[in-house]
Amino acid sequence: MSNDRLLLSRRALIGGLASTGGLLLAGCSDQQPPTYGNILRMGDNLTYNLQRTLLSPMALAREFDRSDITSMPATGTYDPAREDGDFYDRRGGKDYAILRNRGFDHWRLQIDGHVERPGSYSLADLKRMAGRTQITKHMCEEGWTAIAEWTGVPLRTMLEAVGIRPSARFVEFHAFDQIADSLDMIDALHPQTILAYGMNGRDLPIGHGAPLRLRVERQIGYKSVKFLRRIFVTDVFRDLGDIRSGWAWYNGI
Ligand SMILES: Nc1nc2c(c(=O)[nH]1)N[C@H]1C(S)=C(S)[C@@H](COP(=O)(O)O)O[C@H]1N2
Ligand SMILES: [Mo]
Repeated sequence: MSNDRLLLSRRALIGGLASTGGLLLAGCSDQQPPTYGNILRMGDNLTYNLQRTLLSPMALAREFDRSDITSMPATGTYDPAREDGDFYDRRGGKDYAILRNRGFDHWRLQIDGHVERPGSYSLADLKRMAGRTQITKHMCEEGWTAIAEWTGVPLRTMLEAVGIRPSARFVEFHAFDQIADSLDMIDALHPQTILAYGMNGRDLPIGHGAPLRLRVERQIGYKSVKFLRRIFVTDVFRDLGDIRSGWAWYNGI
């Protein structure tokens, strides 16, 4: 690399770090996940602030070799169309059944909120974008782990395509069941945070979130929302369920 290019890339790096630092400080001041007056919940904010301060924002989770891949159970919702599922959503379940019966040809991922170019993307659109494949360890809050290979579009690439506005603070993920969750911009822009359409070299199976799921490799299993239908970029924190139901919004591993 010539000196000029080195200087340029170092500047770009410093610019990148400075803006991440801004996000970091913003995260520490007014935008904290709510504690609902529960003293134990204060631990969530402690963990969040500590991890955000101590860990490099872009540090990668460990990646494995193909030979490390294990079997993986499909847990939580394994088919959003099933009325007896724990997180069954009537409207989402019906929509999902129709889309699945047509091989997800008519499925679209909607992206809107604080973005310049809201839009919707087909699976073919996503597969045309520059992708990433990673072999990572999934850790479920119930105590089991599994290693699998995931292929998809980095969320960062997607957010660059739609152009996030400076007001953007959180990215929400909405599914065909009742599950929804959100990430701050540090995890949203992390290189291993991907919208996965492939698992172990094949299309994502229904049980694991077809046609598209989130992979968040530095947080616990429930943050990797399956069966995505909509991504919504916001300027405010909303509790979409995990805190209300007793789980931490930020659960770093
Ligand atoms: N939409 C949706 N996403 C979800 C869940 C769910 O029930 N519904 N379960 C979560 C939990 S607790 C885990 S451990 C993983 C499980 O992913 P898997 O079914 O591919 O093993 O998905 C997460 N994402
Ligand atoms: Mo889980």
